Amino acid sequence: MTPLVSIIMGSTSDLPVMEKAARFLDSMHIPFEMLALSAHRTPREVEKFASSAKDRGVRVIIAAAGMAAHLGGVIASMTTLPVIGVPIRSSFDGLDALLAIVQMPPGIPVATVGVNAAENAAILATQILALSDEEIDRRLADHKAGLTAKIVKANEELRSVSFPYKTN
Ligand code: RP5
Repeated sequence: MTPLVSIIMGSTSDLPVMEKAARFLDSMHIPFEMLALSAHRTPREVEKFASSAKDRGVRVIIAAAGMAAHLGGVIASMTTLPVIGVPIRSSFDGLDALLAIVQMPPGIPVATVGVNAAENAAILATQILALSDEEIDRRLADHKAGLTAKIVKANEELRSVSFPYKTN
């Protein structure tokens, strides 16, 4: 299978968070690859990856990193593929990584999700792929319907919670 999504992480210590992205892509039947690459520790490998990803068939890149998180931005500087950044909570509650990823200079955007929000990154990647793939779009629609059903059920459960002044 040719991977359509690359999940890149700065370190395998990011894996427990990024597994959520992998699980979501699996559930959507989307082939993906997972690689550890670091803007600071393996800059040459990052360049090789970023400059060849599109030719290998990759369509969206998810880049996760913590601390001074330059991985997504550096990759985005070397490819026209959309890059989704996931700030990892490793210091300062992830605020350092969030700002490093989201505050890109004009011209090199990285679509940034919340701190540790690996599943949202995978959903966004899936939405990008769904623009040109009806089957993926149908699976996404099913997923969204499931989210709605969850809230409907939550409201049913809340109906049985009683307080003297609760009116519904
Ligand atoms: C970043 O530094 C990684 O993405 C990770 O979140 C953080 C710590 O990395 P390790 O020291 O655990 O390899 O590059």
